[in-house]
Amino acid sequence: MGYDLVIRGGTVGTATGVFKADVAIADGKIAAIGVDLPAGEREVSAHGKYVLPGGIDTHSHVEQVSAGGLLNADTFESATTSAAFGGNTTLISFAAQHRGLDLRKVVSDYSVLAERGALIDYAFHLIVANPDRKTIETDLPALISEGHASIKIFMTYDLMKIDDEPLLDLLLTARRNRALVCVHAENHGMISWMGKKLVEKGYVHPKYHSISHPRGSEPEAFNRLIAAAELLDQPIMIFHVATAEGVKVIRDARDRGLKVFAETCPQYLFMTKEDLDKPGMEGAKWMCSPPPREASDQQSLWQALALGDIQAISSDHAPYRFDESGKLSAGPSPNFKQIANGLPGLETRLPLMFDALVSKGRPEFAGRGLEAFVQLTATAPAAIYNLPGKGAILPGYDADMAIWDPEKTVTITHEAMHDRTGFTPFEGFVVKGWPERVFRRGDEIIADGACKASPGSGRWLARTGGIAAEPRGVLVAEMDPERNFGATLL
Ligand code: DUC
Ligand code: ZN
Ligand code: ZN
Repeated sequence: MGYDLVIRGGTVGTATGVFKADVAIADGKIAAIGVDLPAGEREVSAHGKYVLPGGIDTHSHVEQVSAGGLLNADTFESATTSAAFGGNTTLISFAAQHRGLDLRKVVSDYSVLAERGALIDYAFHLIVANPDRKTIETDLPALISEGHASIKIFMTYDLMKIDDEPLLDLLLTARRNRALVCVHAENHGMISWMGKKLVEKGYVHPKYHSISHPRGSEPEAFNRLIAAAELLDQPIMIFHVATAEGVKVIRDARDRGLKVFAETCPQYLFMTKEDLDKPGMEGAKWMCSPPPREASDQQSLWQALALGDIQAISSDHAPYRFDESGKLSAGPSPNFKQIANGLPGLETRLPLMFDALVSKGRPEFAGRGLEAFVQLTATAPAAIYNLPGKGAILPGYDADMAIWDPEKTVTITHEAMHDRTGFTPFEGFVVKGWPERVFRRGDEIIADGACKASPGSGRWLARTGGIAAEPRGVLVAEMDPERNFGATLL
């Protein structure tokens, strides 16, 4: 068979090893990996470079309307362009149901937007904020069977939060239909109470956002969530872990054998609450939920990544401009409760992680930083969210790859970014290592500093829940008919 393309002489990185090899591509798939492969119709040199799987960013908010009615700044075209420049070839964003909305209509609306604009491959998590009978008993089972095999819920935010009882309904539906449940887990009461008290007393500056999310709000919600998931024997994914106490809850649950997956994001690895303490409103650019914490939390998160307690890194890209369309929508001097939460990050996630893991060689990874980089940003996300053919350089897999120049040093600036946020919280960070060329299903989509893919050329990826979403089959006494006087509840 003739090859369409051979990427020659690079160092190939996988989650389990690093080796010099040529990679041949035919019909958008990886056809062969080896030394001195026959010539392809097209040849690309990767000498002195790394050839790595395209990144998979599994948590990004795109063209999403917030519960408060604020449309975020990116379209599928701008977000996926930015993601591609940052070395990504797949993204999972959200179809966000708000109170009173019909979930099927929501999914169909987001699908239209993505089909029109996305230029890398994509899937959706289904945000459920209106857990009525139709959503839970009819729409979710149908949508999951059609290929949307993950649900996202919030335990906080006034207009989004799911209380304990509907949480159980959702976990049960997910179990019966084999979908993973992803959760923004923070204790709503503590955050709401603290926010009111701080504002009442005049503590309104953006830095108080971090104080208003007491660190105990994270482990409390994790524990409650995990108890509910254990009751129903349902796998869960805890989004954007930020505290050492949260890590400990996850570690303990996993030690007990529960299927609790977790991710964190660069903002929790590279920022602290001090980043919000800037003159005037400037700190609003660093406002996200949960907030960045302390240097000691960063240390715990790195350790959790190295030990496998946290399995993936996402961006939680949530682009709100620093103007009246976004962060300052309530006026030029809002109190922190009136400021949209979220940061851009699709384009910076991989370079920041490459710099830390590969170029600087974080000690927790004991010389295996490149393998860890691939695992945390591509291979594990593909496995957890069941994206067959994605996330690794293997024969038969989609030819989704990026060629990284490990010597290229870049100072991150917002002018160089391709999203529409207009700022980056990583402004001025100097990183070594950059994705120079990006291939999506064999097509070169980033080359010579330009994007070559057309909007709409990204494909929707239908997914089943896969292994991650399979229940363990271990029932607590209350759910086990042999120990609960014969009640069948699952
Ligand atoms: N927090 C969220 O819960 N979602 C989007 C961004 C953020 O900061
Ligand atoms: Zn969240
Ligand atoms: Zn989010």
